[in-house]
Amino acid sequence: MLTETYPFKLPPLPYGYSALEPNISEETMRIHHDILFKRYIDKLNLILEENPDYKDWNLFSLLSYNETFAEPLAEQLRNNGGAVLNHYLYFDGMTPTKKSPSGNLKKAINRDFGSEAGFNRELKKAALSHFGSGNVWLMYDGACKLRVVNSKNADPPPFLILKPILLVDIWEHSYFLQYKQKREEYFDAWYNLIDWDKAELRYPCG
Ligand code: MN3
Repeated sequence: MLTETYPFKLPPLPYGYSALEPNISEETMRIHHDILFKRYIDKLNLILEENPDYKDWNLFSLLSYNETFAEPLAEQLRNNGGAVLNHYLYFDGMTPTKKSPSGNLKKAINRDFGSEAGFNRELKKAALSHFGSGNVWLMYDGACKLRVVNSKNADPPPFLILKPILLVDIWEHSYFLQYKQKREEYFDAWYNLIDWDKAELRYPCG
């Protein structure tokens, strides 16, 4: 996604709309992917149509050099470009087939969090204590050390310093329809859906 340029297109789900049930309902997926994610894609394209100088900039450049743009363009690009990146990684990072950590990522989780249960606890704590909308990430630094990171609203993760492995969207739109205010139940359901094979591909260390 980071290497793509205008016109951005809605990436199709890598599984069916009902494939994640009962953890995430078909209705939630249709609204979250087809309406909300698409709205961010459309808005990003519209911003670039109004600012054609940046039409051939890829998403990485639009997000990396954000502070060089004048307002309101900087905020529009940060919000909509960030939402496009975050949603792409969120939907791409889930699978209906139950998986568990393996290989070098499993070793790193044991090294940095003590165990998978320790990792789950730390990620969950970050997700439940996050105030308002945002995303919670597993990322790694230049020394391949794993870190749990919170990002506010639609901000992209700090990807110039850390690289993303997986994330959970904790905006209410990702769970309210199904779980109401119970973010913890949604977190536990989402955790069952992590595509650990893709996560490991995003961690080329070891
Ligand atoms: Mn969302």
